[in-house]
Amino acid sequence: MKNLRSIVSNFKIEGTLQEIKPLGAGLINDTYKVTTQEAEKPDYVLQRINHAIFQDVDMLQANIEAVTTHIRKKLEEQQATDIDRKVLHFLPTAEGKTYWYDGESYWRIMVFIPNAKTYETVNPEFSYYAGVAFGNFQAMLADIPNELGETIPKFHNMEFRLQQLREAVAANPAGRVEEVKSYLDELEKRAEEMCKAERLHREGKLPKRVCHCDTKVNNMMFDEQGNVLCVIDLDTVMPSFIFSDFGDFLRSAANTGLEDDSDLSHVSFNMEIFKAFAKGYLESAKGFLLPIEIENLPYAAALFPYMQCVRFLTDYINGDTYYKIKYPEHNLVRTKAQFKLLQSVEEHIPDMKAFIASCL
Ligand code: GN1
Ligand code: MG
Repeated sequence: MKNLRSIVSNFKIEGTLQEIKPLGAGLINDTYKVTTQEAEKPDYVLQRINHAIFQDVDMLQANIEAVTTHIRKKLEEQQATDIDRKVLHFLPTAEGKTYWYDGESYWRIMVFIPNAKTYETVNPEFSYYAGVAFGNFQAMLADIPNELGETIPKFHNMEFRLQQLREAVAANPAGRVEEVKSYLDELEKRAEEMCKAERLHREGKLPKRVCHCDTKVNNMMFDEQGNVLCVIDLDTVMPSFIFSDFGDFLRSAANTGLEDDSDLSHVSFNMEIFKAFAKGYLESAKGFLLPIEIENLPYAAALFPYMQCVRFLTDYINGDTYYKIKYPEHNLVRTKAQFKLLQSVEEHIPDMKAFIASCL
């Protein structure tokens, strides 16, 4: 770990570096916890930014700085307590940038939030708090003065994701298309309906807003009492449809199985989690949401398992070039699990509509 130590030395950390250990389970960046010797000094999180995916690191860090500065300002205005645990803080290098390029990789360091936890699964109560928190996150960013860039161009654009799938199928670089035919048919059957958001946007009916775009349940930090402290993993904060944040949370939190469950009987959509999250989200977001956004929240719940299914399948067909995998069939197993989740979501659409109507 000598190399990591020398990377840390480019940032102005407080205290004496003690150890550096891998942290978390992200599929994109490499993350480490940096511990300092002194109990009164903070610990840190070191990350190697996946530069193949985030090609414009200046834009990436500028977005994150704009967002964290704006949220900090809002919390100060609200006279919130414990602000350092409620918004991320990135350290500068000697040149005043919030990343360090070592000639090969880009690195950044943020202050570790003490006594906070992330969860891979949540109960309805936590899910309600998460709904309130993501609604607040969007509400706080509704008046951000900066124009944010798309750190991954067309990230949640369903038409684009389908185009990538179709290109992968046409090229068939890993010879895997034949075995996934039935999934391709199922995805194509739903393609037009799933591209509804892009159509509504072109027709001028659906706005883009600043969204988090990776609201997996494990991207939220809770304190010891279960209160939400803050939302982390801000790489994909960018203009998108509010469906991104609503849908992706449910894709992870309301799944009774794992994202990559190999036993499909575990996978289904948990309506109790949906209800709690939708209730919390609407409480904090309904002040700025348009009727067309609210009306389409059940569509959002289906869109994200669908989009993730398309993205995992594309990566499988391409020979696993994007997501980290643990075994050769991993992306196919993920595809199947997301498809099973989608089918379960589809069965619940009428109940979801009824529930949302009851919240208004
Ligand atoms: C990636 O970085 P991580 O693991 O939180 C991905 C998300 C996917 C998710 C699937 C930049 O998120 O879009 O939904 O994996 N992030 C990027 O688990 O592609
Ligand atoms: Mg993450």
